[in-house]
Amino acid sequence: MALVLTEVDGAVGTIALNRPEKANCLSNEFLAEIISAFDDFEGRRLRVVVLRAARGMKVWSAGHDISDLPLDGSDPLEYKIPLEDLLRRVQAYPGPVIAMVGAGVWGGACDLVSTCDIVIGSEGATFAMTPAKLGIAYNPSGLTHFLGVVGLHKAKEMFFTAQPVTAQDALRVGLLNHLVPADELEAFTYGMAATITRNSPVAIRAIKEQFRLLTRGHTLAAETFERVQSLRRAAYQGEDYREGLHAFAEKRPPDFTGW
Ligand code: YXS
Repeated sequence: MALVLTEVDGAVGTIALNRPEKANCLSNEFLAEIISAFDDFEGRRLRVVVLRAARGMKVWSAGHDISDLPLDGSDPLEYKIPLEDLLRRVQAYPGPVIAMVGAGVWGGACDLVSTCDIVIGSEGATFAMTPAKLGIAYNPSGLTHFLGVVGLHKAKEMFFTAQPVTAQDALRVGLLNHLVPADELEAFTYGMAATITRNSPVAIRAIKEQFRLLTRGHTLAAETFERVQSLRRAAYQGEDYREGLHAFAEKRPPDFTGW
């Protein structure tokens, strides 16, 4: 069964995540197929991309496939992992990427949705940032995404609690552009996509890239970068991270002992 389902209607392309048996969690193979879909759509000059879960999915995406996370002491969220490649691919796509969300979004998938240009949800949409559940200290580019979308206090609450944010709360803090009834979600999303296709793709491409450049976060002094890397390395090479992954695999709550 194809992990990624694609549809094209005029200048609008749709990428649907289709891994129901694993709650749409994003394996490296799955991520590579999503990136390929973006490459294909860019080659076809599709002006808007809608990113969604396949119809009938109980979960939009359960985030990164935990079984693909390394336990060899390497950084689980380094620059060149497929998830980070996909986040950059979304930002580099020359037209708007609209996330259409009607169910739960977890971990790296929540970063993916927050990286999209516009997010439209229905009541079932929830958003959880879960690295702390696994002992992962996340990474500066991911934290920058959230600071730019929801602000510092909400971003801290999301990362510290790892609890889902409701659709209403997501709308209030700016993670959702629109919250619409489930039976109107598709019509609303594709109506906005159609509106965008009637505007200049050259202007939109330039505006999107300027937004990316203007919101890339701060330049880091060498000492700051080294401290960031030291903090993150202590986490992903520490016992909490191992405990987090083993607890998930054994379907039990983690017992973190680090400090
Ligand atoms: O036991 P089987 O083989 O049926 O498989 C189950 C789950 O183990 C599997 N599954 C996953 N496998 C790998 N990685 C995942 N992230 C993952 N999530 C789920 O899919 C099968 C169905 O899951 P199940 O039975 O739990 O479904 P459910 O409907 O009862 O619950 C759906 C969820 C999403 C509430 C639940 O699956 C869940 O809490 N999943 C983990 C969500 C999460 O913590 N994701 C973060 C992944 S790590 C990540 O994204 C970044 C690295 S970070 O953490 O830094 O953000």
